[in-house]
Amino acid sequence: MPSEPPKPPSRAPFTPGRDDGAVVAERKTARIRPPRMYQVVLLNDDYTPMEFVVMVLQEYFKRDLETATHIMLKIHHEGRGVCGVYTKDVAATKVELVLAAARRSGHPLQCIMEAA
Ligand code: TYC
Repeated sequence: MPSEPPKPPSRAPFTPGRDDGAVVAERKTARIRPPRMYQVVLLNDDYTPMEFVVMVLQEYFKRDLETATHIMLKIHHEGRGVCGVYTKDVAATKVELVLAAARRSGHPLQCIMEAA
């Protein structure tokens, strides 16, 4: 005699207000949100050499020579320019590194971060 396929475990029919043993997972935590981003901005001044700013953009913001020169000239003409957009910790570290390099070289270059 052929054996019957196994039956799923039986459960009492659903009755509103009665515990039928069903388990419902509730989501308690919020969905993951993308991190807040911060732009690192260089400010113009009258003393920092253009070549130094271009070097900073290449070295710390990984820009190629053409892009770095373009951003530097924008800062020179408009007073400020965005070097890159990063998470908070990365942006803060870049600001520190740029300021340290500028001070080491005796330049007054200013670098700030702001919420993007
Ligand atoms: N204005 C500077 C000069 O004429 C060049 C400069 C560009 C300085 C960008 C700072 O963030 C800066 N030498």
